[in-house]
Amino acid sequence: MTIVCSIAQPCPVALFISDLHLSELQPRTTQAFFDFLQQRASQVQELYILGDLFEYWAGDDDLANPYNKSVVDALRLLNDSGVQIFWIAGNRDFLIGAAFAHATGLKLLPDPFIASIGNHRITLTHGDAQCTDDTAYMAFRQQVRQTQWQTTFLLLPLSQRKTIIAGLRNDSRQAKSTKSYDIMDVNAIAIDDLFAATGTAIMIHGHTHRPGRHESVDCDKQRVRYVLPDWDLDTKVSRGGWIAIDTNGAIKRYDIAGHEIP
Ligand code: LP5
Ligand code: MN
Repeated sequence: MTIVCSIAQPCPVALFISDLHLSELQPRTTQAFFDFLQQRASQVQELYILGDLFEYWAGDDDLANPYNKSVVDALRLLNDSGVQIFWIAGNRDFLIGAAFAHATGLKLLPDPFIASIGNHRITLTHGDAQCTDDTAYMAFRQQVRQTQWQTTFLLLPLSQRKTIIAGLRNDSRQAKSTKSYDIMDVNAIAIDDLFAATGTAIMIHGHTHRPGRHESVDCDKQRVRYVLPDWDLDTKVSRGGWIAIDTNGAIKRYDIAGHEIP
């Protein structure tokens, strides 16, 4: 499918996605991702993946796994066609490292990262670090993001790491069932602080699975925060989507069918 651009519908130049949680248990979501790469991302200059592309990532020594290889190959094909791919880690796939970057050709970015696209300076982040009301998660995050902790974990056999991660996923599901909806959203002060620290007026993040566009004003400066949706085409209510910036600098949200969200 070739996207036809016009004055009324300018071409997209950059696309943003996050929270696909890809795994072989999600065949339809995986196919939707491959279709997105082939039909949408192939038409732009830059693709930004803002975390949790994978359900989990146990370490780059899992690159040979046939499912992981199919995702890597699809990203490599896109990269080889001339599309630059940028990556910010999520709370599920922060163990992605240099070997994955090398295999796919994508560029690992720090979180947060300020992207310059057209006339925009945009803060990009996964969004989990701003969920500061979720103190149990913050403590967990602080621990597992330590280099020493990760080095020790990565020395364990791959199968043992996967067993530990399965346990953590269960713990996480259980913990979330006891937390309030509000606690698991980003904290307004953490967002204000990030806007102030980066000096930007636009932010894009994922993680919360609460797609939206939020405007705020600080000392006469208008700020806009875009939240990406998660993807799931393997359950009854299919969902997903992306954000695009076009040649005019317009920032638009799209659902999984490619319809613009007003
Ligand atoms: O991921 P999701 O959407 O279910 O929930 C997140 C937070 N949970 C997590 C945990 C991950 O899901 C587990 C998988 C990680 C795989 C990566 C490899 C890691 C291996 C270690 C590498 C060094 O991120 C969840 C938030 C939710 O988002 C909303 O923001 O609430 O937070 C939690 O559930 C954390 C719990 O509240 C507290 C932790 C319980 C586990 C305790 C085990 C202690 C192990 C010590 C490890 C150092
Ligand atoms: Mn996340």
